[in-house]
Amino acid sequence: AQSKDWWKHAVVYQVYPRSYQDSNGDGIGDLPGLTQRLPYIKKLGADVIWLNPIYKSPDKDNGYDIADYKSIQPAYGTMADFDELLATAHKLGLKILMDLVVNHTSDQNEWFKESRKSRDNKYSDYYVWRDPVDGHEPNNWGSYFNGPAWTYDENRKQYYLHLFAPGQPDLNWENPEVRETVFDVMRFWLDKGVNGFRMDVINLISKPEGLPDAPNPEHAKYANVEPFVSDGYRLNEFLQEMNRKVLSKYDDIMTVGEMPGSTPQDATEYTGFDTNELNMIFQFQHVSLAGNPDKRLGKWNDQPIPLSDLKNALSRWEVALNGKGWNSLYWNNHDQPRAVSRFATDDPKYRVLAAKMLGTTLHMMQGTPYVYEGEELGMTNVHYQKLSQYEDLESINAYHEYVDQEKLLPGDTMLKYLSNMSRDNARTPMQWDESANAGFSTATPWFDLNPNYPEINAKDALADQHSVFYYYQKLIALRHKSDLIVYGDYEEVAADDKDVFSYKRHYNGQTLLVMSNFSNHEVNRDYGQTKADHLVIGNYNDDEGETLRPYESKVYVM
Ligand code: TEU
Ligand code: CA
Repeated sequence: AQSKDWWKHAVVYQVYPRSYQDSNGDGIGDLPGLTQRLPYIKKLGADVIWLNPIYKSPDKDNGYDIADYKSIQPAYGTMADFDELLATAHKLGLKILMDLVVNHTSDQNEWFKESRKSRDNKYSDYYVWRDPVDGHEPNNWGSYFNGPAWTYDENRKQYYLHLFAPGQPDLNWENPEVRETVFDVMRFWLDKGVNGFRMDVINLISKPEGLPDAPNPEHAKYANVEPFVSDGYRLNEFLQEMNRKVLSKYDDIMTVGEMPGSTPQDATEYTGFDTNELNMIFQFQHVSLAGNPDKRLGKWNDQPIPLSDLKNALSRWEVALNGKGWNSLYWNNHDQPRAVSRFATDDPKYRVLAAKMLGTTLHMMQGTPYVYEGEELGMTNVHYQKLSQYEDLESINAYHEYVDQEKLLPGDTMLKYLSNMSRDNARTPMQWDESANAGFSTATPWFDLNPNYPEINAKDALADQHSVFYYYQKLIALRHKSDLIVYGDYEEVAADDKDVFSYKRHYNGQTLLVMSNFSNHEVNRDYGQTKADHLVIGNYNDDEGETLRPYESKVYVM
């Protein structure tokens, strides 16, 4: 067995399977393709792979609408392919986390098909059904994907709740049978040897009693439910029951809960060392910043992010959980735009420096780092120009509602917002080499590649000792051998500095000093580092002491 807190020393690599590697020439990434690429992930130094959902699904939300929890999406392969993937990963010393999506299912799930048939069958109360109120939805809740969070069903003459798309009906966690069914699904995968779960929007599963109207200060057509529904009154109870009945029965597993809207205080409960809930959570503060709050429409904006806001968001979580819980550390995932474009620059002059600077800034913090496929190459946003280029329902729905239906802003403005924020930026196929389709597939890919794959791909990175890949490999290797990086506390340095993000970590009498220049101009900063101190890692090939060149990042042990 591993040390009890092995997951504090680990680095997780996130794979979006449909965009990683196609092995059978249908243009869709699949499990045999991923299995072929495991040595690449191992070479990077990651310990764990988080797989986005690979279960049978109608793909209304790219797999986040599950029709059968104990199956594999045929396009990705068979259960035998999964068993091969898992066995190969374990042979290489890699662990696999599955994506547990149990706030909702697909409307094609057998449970929902039964539930909508009548009000008195085994599945009738597996979902959240309510009678119409004055002939319309039972309350004012809006969906994350625009429109109401309720859809009327002719069979039952009732509305059902869906915080996301109508094809994603919310499970009724108040029903103990629903909880037991979820626990059974978890045991199925854990018994196969899966090493844990990423839990999709797990802080939304406990809804407010009586499902009352949500506050709607923006006077939107439907209320934004996240502040009102997230971190509900029974969430700790449900997570403790899950831990008691399932998680605690398995050695060496790891859990991370996706918690949009959670606060650091909430997180000390969810990730506390003695609360027996989860190991860590994905919080959203640093990925919800958008400068001027009234120049945005929900998440949609094209504002630069003030460094002071970014530093405050990250430092707040580092300080709050130190000694009380555990952070995940991420810049990217399948829902977020590419970090180098969003938080720094993808200008070819600085892109590699900036990608390495972001890597340093995040990987030297306290918490478990997550590397999203392609981040280790410094992959960038696509800079979409036309609505027809988008595939993601979140982006397309938002455009039609805000521009066509509610006429809240002109189409060209919304296209700029989409280009900056769309999840599609993260879902273009992995860029393996400069050959046709970037080596991702021999067929036309399910989704267009980022046109810059001839300049940004794994083959070139592996041939260049100064690539982002080898820099990330060094960052990961540093963490694996340093208790200072893993366990050190966190103290921000010069929080009001507009250009430089600096912080210190302290452990057993040693101090780590991390300095990252987020600007494209040279600055000088003396925080007591001297040449005598040991430069642990830096993204320039030499060290000019107090001088920080454009996007320069460096780490000293003092
Ligand atoms: O995401 C939940 C979530 O909060 C995202 O919708 C995010 O807030 C939004 O995209 C803005 O960043 C999870 C999954 O990661 C996402 O892919 C799914 O679409 C969603 O849940 C529903 O399952
Ligand atoms: Ca395929």
